[in-house]
Amino acid sequence: MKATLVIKGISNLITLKGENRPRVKDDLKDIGLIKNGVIALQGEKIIYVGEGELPPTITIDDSTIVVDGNGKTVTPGLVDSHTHLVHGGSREHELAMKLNGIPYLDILAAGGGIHSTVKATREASFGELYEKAKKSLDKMLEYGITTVEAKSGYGIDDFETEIKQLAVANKLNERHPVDVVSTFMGAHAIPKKYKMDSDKFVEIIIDEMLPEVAHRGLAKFCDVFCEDGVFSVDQSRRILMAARSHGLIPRIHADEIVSLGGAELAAEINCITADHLVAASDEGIKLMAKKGIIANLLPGTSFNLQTGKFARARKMVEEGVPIAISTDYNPGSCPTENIQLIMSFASLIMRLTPEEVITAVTINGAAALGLEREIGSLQVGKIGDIVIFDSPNLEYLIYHFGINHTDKVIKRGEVVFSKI
Ligand code: IZC
Ligand code: ZN
Repeated sequence: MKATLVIKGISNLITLKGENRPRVKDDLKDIGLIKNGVIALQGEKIIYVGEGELPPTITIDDSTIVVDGNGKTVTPGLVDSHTHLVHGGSREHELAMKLNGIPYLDILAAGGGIHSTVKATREASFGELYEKAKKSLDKMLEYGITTVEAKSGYGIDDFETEIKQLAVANKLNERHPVDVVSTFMGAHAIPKKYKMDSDKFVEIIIDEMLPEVAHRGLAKFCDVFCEDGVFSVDQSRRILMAARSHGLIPRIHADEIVSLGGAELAAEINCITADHLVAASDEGIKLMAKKGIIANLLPGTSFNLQTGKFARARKMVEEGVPIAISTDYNPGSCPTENIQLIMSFASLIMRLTPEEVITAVTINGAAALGLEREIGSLQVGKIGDIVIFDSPNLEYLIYHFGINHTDKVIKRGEVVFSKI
């Protein structure tokens, strides 16, 4: 079999070898490390992963791209399974409020926060949104992200804007090397118009928006911001059950700020993930473990909100909850595309080991998007999404924080980023 791309002499090849399912407990640490590793691709697929030299069955010729992995750490392409990629404007004006101790939910209740991004997103053209999101996607790729989730949610009751955001995400998915998986999140804030009757807006989402999003095939997932002053547990349940009946997979912003019972709801209705979980209860964590609901942890947001509160990642791991880690890239509570920084936060602040962290952004991130059979580990038959880090080992990548360690990114067997 002829290889089209080979990376050889890899100092640390992290394969994440194992079953195509989210890893839990001690399996989170089992990263399938190969010293002096070699990996071969044919087209977009992985055809060999091993140690030392290629076997004689794998051949190379003048057209094969051969990359030297000496001194490098190689991992599966990183999966960012929670972002608000497509939006207009920015919210640096909230920084002063934040520094004055005004809480995120107070800014939102006063008509700022998400509402200010809704205004900017409504005013932006398709082309403007596309160019802005593309710029972010380019940056994400540089940090090693090869698959990203993108939510709508800045149109809310303006359905056309919701559709516009999803259409931008879908077009980026077609054109950009990074795969973009779309999530409909009309239930992101209560529109000012429905402040006194939020159930009316819930009805509109269920009766008008969800069927149309599903019919047009614009999204794979449906998400709800289940939070005090936003959508209640009961409203979230209604929206997510309706979403499932239309073939959209439910996921939820749960217990980010207030312990409302979002984790419990995620377990009750089998969401694929529950995200944030900073204030998740002991019972909620237990129920998630029992049902195998993935906890999508977003430490960059905790850092940015400056509340000093982070999700109880160690407890979740001990209880057997599968964990993923994502940037939550958004203009309000986590304006960064730098997933490597988020990985350092996950380790240094949430006390996850480097092994647990890399698992959370590869195979478990893939599972958080229902893509664990295609991506997330370096195994024969899987898609060749690979990052080469200019880092002598995994610990160094986490420890030397805040910078970009990426040397090369390979997407579907092609080198799509190379540090100059
Ligand atoms: O724009 O503030 N938490 N939604 C829920 C966000 C953060 C995004 C935003
Ligand atoms: Zn979010």
